[in-house]
Amino acid sequence: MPFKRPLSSHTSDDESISSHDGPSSKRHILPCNIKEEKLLLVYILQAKIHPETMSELAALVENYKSERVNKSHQEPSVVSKLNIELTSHAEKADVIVTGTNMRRRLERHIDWSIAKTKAIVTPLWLRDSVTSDRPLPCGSYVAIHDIEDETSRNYDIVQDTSSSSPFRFSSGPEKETSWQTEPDEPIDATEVKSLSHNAKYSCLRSSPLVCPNQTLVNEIDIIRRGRNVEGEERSMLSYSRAISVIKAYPHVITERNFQDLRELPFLGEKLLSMIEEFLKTDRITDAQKILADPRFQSLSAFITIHGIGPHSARRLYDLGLRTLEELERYYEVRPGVSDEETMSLLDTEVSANTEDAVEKSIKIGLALRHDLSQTIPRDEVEEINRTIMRELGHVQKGCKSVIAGGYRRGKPQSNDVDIVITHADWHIGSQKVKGLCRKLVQRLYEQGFVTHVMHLSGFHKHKALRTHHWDSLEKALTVFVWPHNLSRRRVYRRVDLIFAAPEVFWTAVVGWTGSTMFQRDLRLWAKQKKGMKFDSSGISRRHDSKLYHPSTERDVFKALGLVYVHPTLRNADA
Ligand code: 8DG
Ligand code: CA
Ligand code: CA
Repeated sequence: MPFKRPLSSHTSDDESISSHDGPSSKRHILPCNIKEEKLLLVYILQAKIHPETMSELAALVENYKSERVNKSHQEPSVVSKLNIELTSHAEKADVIVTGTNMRRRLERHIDWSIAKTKAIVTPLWLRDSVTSDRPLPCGSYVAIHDIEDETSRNYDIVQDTSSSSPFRFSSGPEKETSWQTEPDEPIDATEVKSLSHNAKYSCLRSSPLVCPNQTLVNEIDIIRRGRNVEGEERSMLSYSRAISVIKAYPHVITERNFQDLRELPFLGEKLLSMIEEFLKTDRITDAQKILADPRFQSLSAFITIHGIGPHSARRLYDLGLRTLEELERYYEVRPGVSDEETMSLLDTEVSANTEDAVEKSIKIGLALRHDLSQTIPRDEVEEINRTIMRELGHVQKGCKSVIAGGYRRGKPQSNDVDIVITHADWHIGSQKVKGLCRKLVQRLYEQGFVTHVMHLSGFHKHKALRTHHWDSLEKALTVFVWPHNLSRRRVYRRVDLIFAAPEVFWTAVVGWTGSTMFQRDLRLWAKQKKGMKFDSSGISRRHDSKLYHPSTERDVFKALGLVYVHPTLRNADA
């Protein structure tokens, strides 16, 4: 009997959000012997903030105000330094809180001439200021980088601070947390035109996030997933290739243009007949059979848990396990609670991909699965990046990051956050970055942002001859959570942190931007057509191991003899 003794079930200890319907104009009165801190008027721009977050922020301020008054009556000597009030007029505000970091978007709601006279910050500024009981310097919370200096200056004016004040935060040398996030360029139409939908490699094609034949792609993807869970890799790859070709096909497939598909690569007779069936019935029988198969359902559920691949999933199935609840009992895991100790991974010298580490990561993934299976909206992905880079600023100044993964390919919701980080100084960056991954994770842990490390690996040099599938950069696969805060529900998120020296930063960004098929084809293209080797840790020439050090993402494509493909057109997976 494979099952371990069942544990009594516990429910998750989420805090619930108390919602509030927008700002109130009610003023709270402090005892008259207390010197009132300067009032900061805060305007929250609703347009780019999720309604739930909006209510949460408004409630945060209102609750804080009443608590502040209560506290000041009980203990007049310890009244907080934060005196905030919401306003419903942007022009009257000292601070504007917004979920966007793009000037263009902000300008749709607030006149630019007004924006330039305000301190424009992210929602995190509000949360952190409330948590810290004081108006925090806005430097690392600047929302719109075009007016970073104005934001800092305006904030200083409102705070009426001298240069020695702890609130001062300018872009001068005293700036604590200098970091940037590289923005993406707009799509270049001429480049897109030179890509070709019937090319053999997906890195020569333009693959949008959602294609004109997306429902067909989704149906074929069921078969691909079926092959994946059964470990039929060759067959799975054929379906992945077929999917990637259809993703780039720019026309809606109909019975009239069906014959044109014969000119596309990787669509053999079997695939064509499946497409034909789909055109007639909106379904593919093989896909529907797989979908209805209980074994497929169990294996698919199992592989959603970090650390369980198709092989382990089949092993667990063979033990008689069928559902995630049964897996929970087998691993003796309580839902919503994970007390696995994984920070010791930071102390081990060698990468800890031991059986023990994998088992731990399965237990964490399983216990937190209700949170980890929730997708992450783009504004939260950005907020996580800003928070992490702000924390990194305390460990090492002058770093920069790119949010890679599906986010960069334009996905509105991501399953996890992938952040590639380097030091901005080309000459000394490589030394500065060494060992930084551990230090950052340690700091994030101490600050309460990271609860677990699922995997941590150190740096190895890019080897021209190594045939490994993945890269050898410093990376940490972590579980991130916003620190305890009564007004915000704690949701565990998966965050991957990847550190690269400046010389290989852009290859790392390309690798981690994906999609998986796009990356696979980059490697194949490099090898088959260019006698080169590409992976996230570098580009090299095979015959003499010459290394390339691209200084931009375009240079990566150029080094490989390719036209630049915009990140949002690299969606070669389903
Ligand atoms: P999502 O499911 O997170 O929303 O989509 P995604 O961002 O495309 O998926 P991902 O699983 O986070 O993978 C992001 C990209 O990173 C993907 O193209 C594959 C690549 N990738 C890994 N693991 C590794 C690794 O260890 N090394 C390298 N170089 N790339 C990796 O997933
Ligand atoms: Ca991702
Ligand atoms: Ca990831």
